[in-house]
Amino acid sequence: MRTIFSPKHAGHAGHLELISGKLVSGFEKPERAQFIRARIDEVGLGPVDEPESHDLSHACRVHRADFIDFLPQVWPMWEASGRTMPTLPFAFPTRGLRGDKRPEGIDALLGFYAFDAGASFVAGTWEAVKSSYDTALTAAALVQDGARAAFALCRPPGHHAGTSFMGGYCYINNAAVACQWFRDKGAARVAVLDVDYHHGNGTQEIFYERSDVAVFNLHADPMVEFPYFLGHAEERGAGEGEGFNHNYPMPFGTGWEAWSASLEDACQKLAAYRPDVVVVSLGVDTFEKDPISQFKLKSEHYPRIGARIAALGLPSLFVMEGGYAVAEIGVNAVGVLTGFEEA
Ligand code: Q9C
Ligand code: ZN
Repeated sequence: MRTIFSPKHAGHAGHLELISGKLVSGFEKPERAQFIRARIDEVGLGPVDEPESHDLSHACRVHRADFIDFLPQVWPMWEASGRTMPTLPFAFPTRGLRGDKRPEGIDALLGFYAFDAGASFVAGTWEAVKSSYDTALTAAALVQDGARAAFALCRPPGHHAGTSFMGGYCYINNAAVACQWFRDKGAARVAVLDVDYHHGNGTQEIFYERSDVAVFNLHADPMVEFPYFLGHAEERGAGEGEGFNHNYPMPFGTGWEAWSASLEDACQKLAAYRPDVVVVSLGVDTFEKDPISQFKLKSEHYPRIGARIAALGLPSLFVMEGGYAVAEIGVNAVGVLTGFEEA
């Protein structure tokens, strides 16, 4: 399997995160991608190539144009306002406030286009976000051109980013962009299988009223876990999309037996949907040693996830999302891919 990967991800470093009342350096750090990159060579997964640049029109197919226009302006506006420390939004247009009236000034706009404080910018963030987007599209093209599968080693991740907001370490929703790109290239139906520990709220929101992209999401129960405000089992889609969104919330402590039962149910429904291609939002923060998560999967389980996905017999695009046990993230993420290839 070919991997697409850009060294430009490394510029997104030294950004901040608010955890337990403290500002700390982000869990979503460059070492994550470097460990995965190293593991690809260690196991001989296949060639690794840099992405080709794509214009942002593909992003605007799933995101609002004013949001996509804003992202490259963040750092220049921040610097122009006399600041060079990492950005962090702090005021959000929640219930009772105006989410429809775009304010002026970088402090207001950071909150206007975010749902949490989890999408901090440093000088190199936009270039990394753009390279992550290019990575997803370049890998999607390999699948479109006939590859059985490809791996988009995206960083930063994307599945928490919605139509007009960033958050949860995510800026552009790489998997959603790829889904829409497959549709625009002629796929009749596309399925998303999101196995990240956290609910992919952005992906759900983007496709919620559509039947041409079905979304299957396995994750920790949002009653007790981030992103808290979306991802319940009763969210089944709306309008045209009614019945095409499937959530599998699971309790803290979930291990392979219960998790794989959800995967099996999702895969059976996904197969019945008969998509032309499946986009896997590949998070490995379900791992027992993940520092911010509460599931109990072991390294030996990740190849079995890949094997089950392979059994779908569909062209498959793997898009990297979360996973924060830095030392094991390469073994686990690449484990899914070798499990897929060996099945
Ligand atoms: N107590 C992804 O995995 N908050 N995003 C963590 C820990 C944010 C995760 C708080 C988690 C975002 C792509
Ligand atoms: Zn996650």
